[in-house]
This record gives sequence, C-alpha cells and structure tokens, in this order.
Amino acid sequence: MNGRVLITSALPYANGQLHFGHMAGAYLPADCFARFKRLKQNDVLFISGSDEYGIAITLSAELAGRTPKEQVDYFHKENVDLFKKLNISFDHYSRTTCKKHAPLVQDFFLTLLKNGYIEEKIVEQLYSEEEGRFLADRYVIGICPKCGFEEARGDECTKCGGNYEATDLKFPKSKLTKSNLTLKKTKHWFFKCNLFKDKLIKFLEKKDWRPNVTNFVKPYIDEFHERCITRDLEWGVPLPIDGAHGKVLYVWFDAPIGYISATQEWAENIGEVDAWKKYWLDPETKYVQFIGKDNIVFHAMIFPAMVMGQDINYNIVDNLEANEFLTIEGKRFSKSTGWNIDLKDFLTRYTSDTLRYTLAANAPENQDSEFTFKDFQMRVNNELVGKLGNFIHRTLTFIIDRMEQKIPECHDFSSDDDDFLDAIRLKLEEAEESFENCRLRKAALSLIELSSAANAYFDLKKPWNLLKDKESKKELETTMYCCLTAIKAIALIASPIIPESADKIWKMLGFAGSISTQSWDVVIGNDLIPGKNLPHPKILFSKIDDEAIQCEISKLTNMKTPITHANLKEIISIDDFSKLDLRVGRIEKAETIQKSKKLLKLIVDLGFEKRTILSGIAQSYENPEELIGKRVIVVANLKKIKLMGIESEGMILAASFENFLELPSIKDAPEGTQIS
Ligand code: B3M
Ligand code: ZN
Repeated sequence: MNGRVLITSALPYANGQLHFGHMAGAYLPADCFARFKRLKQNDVLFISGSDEYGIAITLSAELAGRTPKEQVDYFHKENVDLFKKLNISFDHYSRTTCKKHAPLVQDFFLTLLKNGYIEEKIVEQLYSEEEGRFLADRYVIGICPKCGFEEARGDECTKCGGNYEATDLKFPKSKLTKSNLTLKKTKHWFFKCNLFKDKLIKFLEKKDWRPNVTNFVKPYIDEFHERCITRDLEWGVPLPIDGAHGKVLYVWFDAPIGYISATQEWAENIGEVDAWKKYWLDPETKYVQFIGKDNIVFHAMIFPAMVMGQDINYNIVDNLEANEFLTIEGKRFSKSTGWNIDLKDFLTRYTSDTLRYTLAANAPENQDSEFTFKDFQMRVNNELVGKLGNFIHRTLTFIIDRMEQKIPECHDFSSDDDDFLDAIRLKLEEAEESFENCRLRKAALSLIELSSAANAYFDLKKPWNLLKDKESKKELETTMYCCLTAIKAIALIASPIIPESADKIWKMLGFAGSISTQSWDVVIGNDLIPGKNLPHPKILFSKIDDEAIQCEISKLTNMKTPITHANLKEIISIDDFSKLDLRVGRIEKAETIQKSKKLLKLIVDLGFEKRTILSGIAQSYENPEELIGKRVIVVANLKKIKLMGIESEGMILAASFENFLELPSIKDAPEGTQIS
C-alpha cells in the first residue's frame, strides 16, 4: 500500500440545502482526489460531517419554527441523501452532535487553558430583558451607524454593506421579538492565538499552497489578534469550567475539531478504536483539506494554532485546497433572493455524472467560475455524448457487429498506431498529474482530449474500409485493439470524475465489478486479452434538448423569492383574532385617484351595504377595471380613516410580494359572508 492520506471536506452547516457552489468548492474536488488516491493504492480516509452548533443553526431553527435539534436532524439527513446522490465517497460522514465530539472539544479547550493560551475578559454585550438573554450579533437589528438603514443586521448592513459591531447599531432591537436591548457586562473567554504568530509564519512559509490561499492569509497574519471563543447560547458545546453557565464554545472553535471526532467515530464503527491515530498522530500521514475560500482563515491559521497549543501532536494540514466561488448564470447563489437551482430537484432530471463532469470542467480553482445551463448542455451534448460516448459506442458496436464480438488480436503497430498509443499514454500521464495536484479542470480536459484524439484515429483508420479487404485483416484487428486500449484509458481517467459511467465502461470492456477497486498502474500496465467476449454496449449519456434548457433557464429567472424568514408577529389569542370582522365583498367600481400613485378608490358591495374603500394597490393594477366583479376579503369593522380627502370605510386584504399586491379572491360564498 502506498502512503497514507487523510482527506477532509469542510463540514457544511445543517441548516439549509447544499447547493452547486458547495459541491464545486469543497465536496466534488475532494471526492475526485479521494477516488484517485484510492486508485493509486494509497491508504485513504475521507472524512466530513454536518456542522450542527452555533448561531447559524439556532437562528435558522427559530425562524423555521423548529428546535435546533429538529433543524439539524432534518438537514443532516438532507445532506447525507444529497451526498449519496452525487456519489461523494466519504469513508465517514459524521455530525458535530455525535457523542465523541463535545468531550474532545472540551479537552482541546482545557488543554489550551492549562497551557496559558486562554484568557477571561469582561465585555459589554447587548442584552434583552424581555428574553432574559444576551443576543449574538445575528439576533440583533437596528439602525445602521453608517447609512441610517433601519433594518440593518447586527453584523453588517445589507443596504450599504458596512461592517461594524452589533453594539454600534443605533436603537438595537431583538430580531425575533423586536424588544429593546441594553448593554450589559458579561464574561467571555478569548483564545490568544496571536501567541502562535511566529510559529504560524514558519509553518505557512514552508507551504507551497495556491496563490489564492497564500495571498488571502498574509494580511490576517499581520493583524493576528486574540479571538473570543465563547457565546451566550444554549446550543453548543458547554464550557467545561465552573462559573460559565449559559456559555458555549464558539462554533468555529468546535467545528474543525469535528474532523478528529468524526475520525474517532469512524474508528469505533469499524471496531478498531485506535485506528484514527494512524491518520491524526502519524506524521507520515499526508493531510489534505478541501474548503471554500470563505473558510481559509480558520483552516490556515486559527485551527492550526489551536492544534499547536495541544499536548498531543495532532497532524496539521499539509495541503489546503481552497476553492473560489461558483456563480450561476452570472450571479452569486442567494437564498434570500431565490437565485438558486434546487440540487435535489435538478438530480431528478439529470444524472449525477453529467453534473459532476460539468462542475469539474468548470472547477473554480483559481478564480470564481460560472455554471450556466447553456454550458451544461454543451458539455453533455458535445463532450460527453458527442466525443466520449460516441467513440466508445462506435468502437464497441463495430466489434460486436463486424468482428464476432471479441477483443481482437494485436499485431505489429504502424506509425499511426504508435502515435495514437503515445497520445493515450500522454493523456494518462497528464490526468495523473492533474488529479495528484487537485486540478480538476485539467483532468476533465484530458478526458475529453483523449476522446477527441480517439475519434480522430478512428476516422483516420476508417475500419469500415479495412473490413472490405481481406489483406487488411491484421491492420483492422490492431486498429480496433488500439481503440479498446483507449477505452480502457478513458474508463480510468473518468473514474474519479464520473464514477457511475466509468463503471459502465469498465463492464462494457468485459470486466466484472467496479473500476474504483482497481489499481491505476495495474489497469494501465495490463493489456487487454484477445479473444475475450464483449457485452453489448449501453447508452452512457443522453442529449439534452434546447427546450429542456430553456425551461431550466426560465424556471431560474422566474423564481419567486422564497420567504425563508418567518418574522412572525407577536402571538395573539383566539379572542384577539375574533375581534376582526372579515367579510366577502364584491368590487363594484374601481377608479384611480388624482394625485395619488398608490391609491385606488373602490366601491365594494358587502351585500348588506356598499362601502367606499381606498386601497394602496394602484401600482399592481394598472387597469383598475380588471378588478370589477372580483370578490375579495374585506376588514369590515376597521375604524374609518380619511385619505386624500376621501373617507375609507374598511380595508381589503392583499398578499404583498416583490412590489406586487395580489388580492385573494373568493369563488362561491356570497357578498357579506363572514370569514373566520
Ligand atoms: N460550517 C462554514 C461553511 O459551511 C462551516 C465550515 C466548518 S469547517 C470546520 O461555510
Ligand atoms: Zn448601512
């Protein structure tokens, strides 16, 4: 067995569905690397798990009306399902709520404390009397200190992009209850990571990492300062010391330790409790981490510093593969604007291999890259179907139909054959180097270039002509033998990127089992055996038509912004609700009001009387006549109010979204019917 390799992918938060960007950044590249290293007979352990603590979880849970535990249980399962669908070959996928995790995190903390790397401090934080708790920045809203925006978040302003502390907000309020907040003193624990500055500089100097990572880290090293590692929260790893009631460790303190606890859990599951030590304690093990670029500081500096402060010499990252972002049709993914392709839904229409190939070919390695549906279609139709699939299909059907379905003999090579075999060797070498250096774009390119070269060779040799002439029998056999050798090479290069298809190709060459269990070098070194029967070829990929792609594009661009934050108002009793008198009303007349852009004057028939109601829906209904006859919901016992000199005698209900007001309408119930 070759050297030992520990591979980890960033632990995704269990608070929402994974998207294309996650896959392209931290999971697909890691999976291809793990699959390649297994083929190279390395002792590989590929680990990840769900990140389940912290404010990102509690906030999303509260907004979704779930407990944090319910939230992480739900999304952990979603994560697991999606990774399975995409054939991400983790050896173990754990979660930070697993029982091994908290004790190990606490041990990390206590060791740092004992060794003098932790300091207690009293700081002032925003406190809600009403909720009886300190609120972390993400729970706070207020007036932006920079631009005056009234709904600014506690950590940044979504309007002007300003960054500040939550305590800088004017009139800070609780995001959830809108209660007013005051400053109150509280104790927190700080990690003096700056004490590791020199050690870290030396550690980083020895690394030959991608420029995007090294350049990113530099400014942070200069300003390395101690970091608060505790939070006032109930959901997290509790501080294992007296006098710290209600405090948990900051999620970025606990999460990276999850790589180790997950490995310990894996070891326990396989019944060899100490097996994790080979990966974490043996300095001969190579440790490669895959992350998105927003996680660089924690993986390149803070976690290494945490490890440097331990008494046990855990391995520290050797290669940090941080990928850039993937945009979609030119824009960043965004949950809040709905600019997102639902990955799970996408995989009901397209195979995981077509997506894996497209993401690999566009991997955001040195700069942000883009996923577009047109490109996806081009990759599938021109490259996977047109080049790779076409070559395999034409070769195999030729042998099956014209050459008794058997692997032919191989005779003397012509110079064309030699050139082709050299080209195959070269592409295999290129691909090997690309995989070794986690260069997925290049590896995907080698795969397609090999397919193109193979098609060109097939066209050059014209086996259908050779078939006509008995004299050419040997040449024909050698030609087709070379083509099959190319297919074997294609299966091998394909295996890390498109594993399902690679297995199909492997079977089409008459082999049993999965190519992923083979050795890269042995597959290359072993020649195909003439005389062996070949099975009938199967379709590898299908073309995607223009209509389907158009449909995907319009689905994305017409996507309505999903409401992801419940922002519920204060809870009311049924008695409060029953004070409202809601009635069915039919709009009898609708006209614009001079000098008002927003208001329409409606005459609404409630059956027992007619009302004049002013409604702010003018901008949503440019032709007020279209409202006539619509039966709407009227708040019939609302106090009258005078607007623009006209008395309004009620209100009609409307759903407001994306600057549009939509009127719910009643079909059968007559005017005046009470709605409750
Ligand atoms: N969960 C952040 C993220 O999903 C975080 C990574 C943890 S890796 C230890 O981007
Ligand atoms: Zn602002």
